[in-house]
Amino acid sequence: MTSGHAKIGTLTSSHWGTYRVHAENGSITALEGFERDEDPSPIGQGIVDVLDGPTRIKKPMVRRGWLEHGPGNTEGARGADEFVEVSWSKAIKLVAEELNRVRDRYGNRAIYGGSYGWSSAGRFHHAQSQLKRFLNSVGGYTYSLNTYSYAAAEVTLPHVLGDFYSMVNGATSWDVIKEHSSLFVAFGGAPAKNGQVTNGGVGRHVQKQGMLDAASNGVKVVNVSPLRSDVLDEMGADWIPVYPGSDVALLLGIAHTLHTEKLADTEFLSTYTVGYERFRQYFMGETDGVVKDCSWAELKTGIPAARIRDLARDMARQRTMISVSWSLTRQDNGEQPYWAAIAVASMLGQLGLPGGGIGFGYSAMNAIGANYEGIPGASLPQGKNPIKSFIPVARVTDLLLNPGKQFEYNGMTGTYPEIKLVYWAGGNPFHHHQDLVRMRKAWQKPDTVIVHEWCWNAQAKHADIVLPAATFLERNDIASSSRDPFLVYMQKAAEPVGQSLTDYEIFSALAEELGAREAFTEGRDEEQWLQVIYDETRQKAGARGINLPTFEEFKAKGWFENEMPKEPQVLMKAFRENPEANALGTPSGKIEIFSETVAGFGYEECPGFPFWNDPKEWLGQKASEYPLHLVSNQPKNKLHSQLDHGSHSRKSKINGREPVVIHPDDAKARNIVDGSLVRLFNGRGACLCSAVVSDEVRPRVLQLSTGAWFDPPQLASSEVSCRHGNPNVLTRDEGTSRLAQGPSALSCLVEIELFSGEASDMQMGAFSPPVIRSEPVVGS
Ligand SMILES: Nc1nc2c(c(=O)[nH]1)N[C@H]1C(S)=C(S)[C@@H](COP(=O)(O)OP(=O)(O)OC[C@H]3O[C@@H](n4cnc5c(=O)[nH]c(N)nc54)[C@H](O)[C@@H]3O)O[C@H]1N2
Ligand SMILES: Nc1nc2c(c(=O)[nH]1)N[C@H]1C(S)=C(S)[C@@H](COP(=O)(O)OP(=O)(O)OC[C@H]3O[C@@H](n4cnc5c(=O)[nH]c(N)nc54)[C@H](O)[C@@H]3O)O[C@H]1N2
Ligand SMILES: [Mo]
Repeated sequence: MTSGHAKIGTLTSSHWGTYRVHAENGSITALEGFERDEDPSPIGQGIVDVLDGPTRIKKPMVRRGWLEHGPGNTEGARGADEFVEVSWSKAIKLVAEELNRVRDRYGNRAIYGGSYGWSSAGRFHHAQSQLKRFLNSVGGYTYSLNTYSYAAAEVTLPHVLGDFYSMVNGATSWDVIKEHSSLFVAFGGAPAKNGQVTNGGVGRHVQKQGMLDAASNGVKVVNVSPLRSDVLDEMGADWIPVYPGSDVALLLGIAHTLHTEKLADTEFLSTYTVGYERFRQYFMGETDGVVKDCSWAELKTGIPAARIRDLARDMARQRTMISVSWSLTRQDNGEQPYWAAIAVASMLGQLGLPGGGIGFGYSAMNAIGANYEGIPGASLPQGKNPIKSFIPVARVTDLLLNPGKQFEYNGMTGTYPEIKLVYWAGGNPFHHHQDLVRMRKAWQKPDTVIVHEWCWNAQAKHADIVLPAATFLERNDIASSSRDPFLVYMQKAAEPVGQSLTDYEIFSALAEELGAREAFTEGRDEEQWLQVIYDETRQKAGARGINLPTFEEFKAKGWFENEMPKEPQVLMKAFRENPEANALGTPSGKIEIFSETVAGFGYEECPGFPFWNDPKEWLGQKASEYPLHLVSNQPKNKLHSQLDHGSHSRKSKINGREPVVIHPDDAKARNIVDGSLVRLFNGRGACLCSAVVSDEVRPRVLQLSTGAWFDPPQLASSEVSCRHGNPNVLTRDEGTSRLAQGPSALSCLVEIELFSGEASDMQMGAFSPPVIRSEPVVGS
């Protein structure tokens, strides 16, 4: 695989794969797939042309208004102002003084360090851990709980199955499915595009081949999704094009059929579950007078009753694996789909059998469905946070807007503190958060926003102080993930561009200024920390019978691959074999189809068993000004917003803007053709996109991937909030329910039209840096 290159490149790893890095005269020229990876991802190459250039942040930067007037009172200038280059010593001094001012006057809880985001692979230079360790060494911060990926499930599954992470990571592997399953019913599909990544690094991509092998061995696939392309064409799936957000109704129709046709496994239900009777009374209409049969489900899902009934019968008569994609959790009442799917899987009685039962998000990452034994890798210790105030992560705008207000979460009541300083490293809320127009306003409220970034994305542009971070190619690190069998030594391939420093170097300098250097660094440099992290990993691995080489040997070879597990993974096998000895972590030790605990919280939208609420926005509603459902899913050509400015992602744009996929019927009704410049809008915002007309989406659904860099017009406009196509100017910023308060981006109605304004007024600025001035020589 190295032909064409004189030398074998140094090794590196990323969330999207492991690569050999080729450099000439100190500049990186190519990233080539790792020789052990048969299916490397093209995402990696996207970084080569943007490591240097106008989008790279090369020096510390301070927003001009902040530099001139000090903290506070932005008057909307955050995100619109010019920047001034300053020296590192000045930048460090400014940040340290501001941290001191806020700590002294308001206390550490006025610092928001929840800083969500993926940053880069590598255990030591993990930006989130670096930031948290630093803030803990200077008194702590208001933190965040859960993720944007699947918050609703992180909170719900512990109540229902006793744990979340072991259930997700423990998915029955494709090699078992291939041998034992007859039917694979995929809610939200099994999108191969997502199998390119795993958080913490991918050694070898196995997801796509695993799926293809299963299909060619005769496993029948049903794709329950608004998008046909959510399952590989080669798998020949049957497509059930549900209304987005209606899976719970479909599952209730299935449950009703299984029960009334006596297809439910009553022995399994009584041995392994509690609370089935409460659920049965509900779907039979005994509690609310509404029978949730297939005719009822037809109205809610847009799928004919007979099709739902056939599916239920098919599932009951053969070995069936149910997959529920993570996207199902990121919607209004996102707590319910997993619960409903677990209840149906329990009725089928195949949980714990090879090829039967349930899996949470096949192909959401390379790991989910792979057969592997993760290595228990050590990470950078974050220290202790003495501050007890927190938010559910997706409530960040509420936090900034509503100090003192109470919120409910998983049976608790919390209060939003008043935030004066926001510190972010390794995440991009102008990518990940919903209702960006609202967030952008809230973002003006804190006195100061500090960001570490390497490129001029919207996150950097909306900060007061931007500290330029080195990338993963410009430092040494160790990549490891509990979801991957590889450990990779990430060897520095080039010097950091400009004056950029690693996050560790930046925080070390700040800690020094604040008198906390020893607490933060423990006297160690990068090399010494890597040694410590490696030694701990080696010890932990050893305790599990995995023999890692010495650090020197590991560095010399560059990688280590763990052996395959002795027995292929079958989810809940031990529980099925012996439910007493291997009881689940729920109060009853069994699967809780009804949870007393959740019922005890008294949330009527979430009464303690799988429950249908009409979503706030969905195609089943009577009438709406905005008749189309927007599916904002993960992008194929990048990870979130990362490398959107790079060559690989830019190839997928049309006339520079993000493509939106629209069904031919909906396009025709609006005179939209392939390549049309279109405007998507609703009551929250509007964005421009380029149209792609295709029947790969069901009618009345638009698909617009996440990740296009947020690009507000220079002059505020009510017509267009983003010129580039970031769907989060349209999405809802409301919690899934009081149980998890997760993000609900996927419950979103919009309208689309040909853009009637002047395209020349809407030229993109997403990939242009802000106006930058050199530091004034005298004063500032
Ligand atoms: N509408 C809608 N919105 C969504 C989703 C959706 O499905 N629909 N999905 C959600 C999900 S699942 C997620 S996980 C989130 C993802 O949201 P994020 O994780 O915030 O997205 P990323 O673009 O990966 O942001 C990582 C940032 O870290 C920076 N970075 C990389 N390496 C380093 C480093 O070493 N140091 C520093 N300081 N910075 C670094 C990158 O440049 C980038 O800006 O988005 C969520 N948002
Ligand atoms: N290439 C690439 N891979 C990634 C990522 C990335 O940014 N790029 N992000 C990673 C991250 S952080 C995460 S959390 C995972 C996310 O993994 P997922 O949540 O599985 O990813 P999505 O692509 O958002 O959603 C999968 C599909 O669900 C369908 N869907 C949406 N709403 C509904 C619904 O209500 N019902 C049904 N039945 N289907 C629906 C959509 O058609 C969509 O294509 O992906 C990971 N993998
Ligand atoms: Mo995610």
